[in-house]
Amino acid sequence: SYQPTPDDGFSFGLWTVGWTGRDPFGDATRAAIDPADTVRRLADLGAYGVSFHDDDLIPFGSSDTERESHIKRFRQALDATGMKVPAATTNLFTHPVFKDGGFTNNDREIRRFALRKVIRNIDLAVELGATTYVAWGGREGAESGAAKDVRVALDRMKEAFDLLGDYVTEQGYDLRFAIEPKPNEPRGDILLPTVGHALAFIEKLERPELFGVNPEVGHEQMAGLNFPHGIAQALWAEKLYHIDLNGQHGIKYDQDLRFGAGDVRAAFWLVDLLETAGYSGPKVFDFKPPRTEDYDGVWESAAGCMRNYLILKERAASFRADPDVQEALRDSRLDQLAQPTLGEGETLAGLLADRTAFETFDVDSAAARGMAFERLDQLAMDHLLGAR
Ligand code: GLT
Ligand code: MN
Ligand code: MN
Ligand code: MN
Repeated sequence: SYQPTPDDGFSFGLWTVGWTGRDPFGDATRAAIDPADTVRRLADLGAYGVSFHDDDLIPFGSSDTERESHIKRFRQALDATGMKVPAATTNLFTHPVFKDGGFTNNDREIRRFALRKVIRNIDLAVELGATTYVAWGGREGAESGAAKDVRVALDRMKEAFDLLGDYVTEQGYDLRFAIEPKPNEPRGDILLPTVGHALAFIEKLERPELFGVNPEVGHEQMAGLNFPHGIAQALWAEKLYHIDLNGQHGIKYDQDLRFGAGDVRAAFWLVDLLETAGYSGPKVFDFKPPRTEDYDGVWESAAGCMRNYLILKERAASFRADPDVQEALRDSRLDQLAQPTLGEGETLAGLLADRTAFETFDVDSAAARGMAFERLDQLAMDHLLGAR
């Protein structure tokens, strides 16, 4: 059946089902819910865990005693349900002080405040058992050219992440960071806009081993990119530390639909990839139940995220197990792709000496060989649509 259990490892951000529906054009359509209730409802639905921003749990500006009581209520709900906190993050985007960002704000005092806010929540995240810390720099960016010196801003971004790497190392925390790319929204252009930009940035950090990526389905699709390809490269780089699952219809505003809505073919290939690659990091649904929904619709939407993942997991497994598919994969020469281009023990000199590789190579007959990808893809469609 498609009933999730904690073994499936599904998590939700508190801010997802907790989104009250406020958008740039309209007010909230739902009342706020208590994070402790969210924990209980998600546990009932079969989730494994929750993640949170500091401000989701502890409203910005709370006193120390208020802070403690919010944490206590949350912890009690976790203990009562067995729900885990695989990951946490910092809100560096809602309060007006962050209107020009946190780590790359032009205002030095605000950058220092941002770092302190992150460090304070890292301590809490570790106390609650998190081993991944997400960093989405939604306000790190610009709307106009001279407003941000991007090369200098990247120096400040590096400085911030290097300090955070020092902090968790000095504290002896078992915590790694997952940088979440997004091309735009809420800023006109956001720094580290895609998985590729983030992967390249990480290699410039002082402790790159502590940093990976947190790609979100819709964010790459907003940039017109192939999400499963981005995930494959992150896996190849051993940098897929976290993933935000949701749905998006192509290049438009960030829709944050429930997982499986939007580009269902990309969702199929994504689940196929995560499952065959043995991805074991947090699988977090980062969606927004549409503001048309009341709370019945919110929980329906949350359950749908998990159900769609499990349906696609079953469809992908049936695709991989089908003997016709295995034959089609061979016809498409996927087995050859897995073979090194040089023979075993062969060197560059061997390739250069091999007259069959060039001088006598029959280019025309090689060019005439079909790749048989259409049959392979139709088999995938058949499995995805339940026709096989
Ligand atoms: C915000 C954003 C998400 C990020 C969250 C983590 S907050 O909702 O749109 O994509 O993952 O900061
Ligand atoms: Mn996200
Ligand atoms: Mn999004
Ligand atoms: Mn989002």
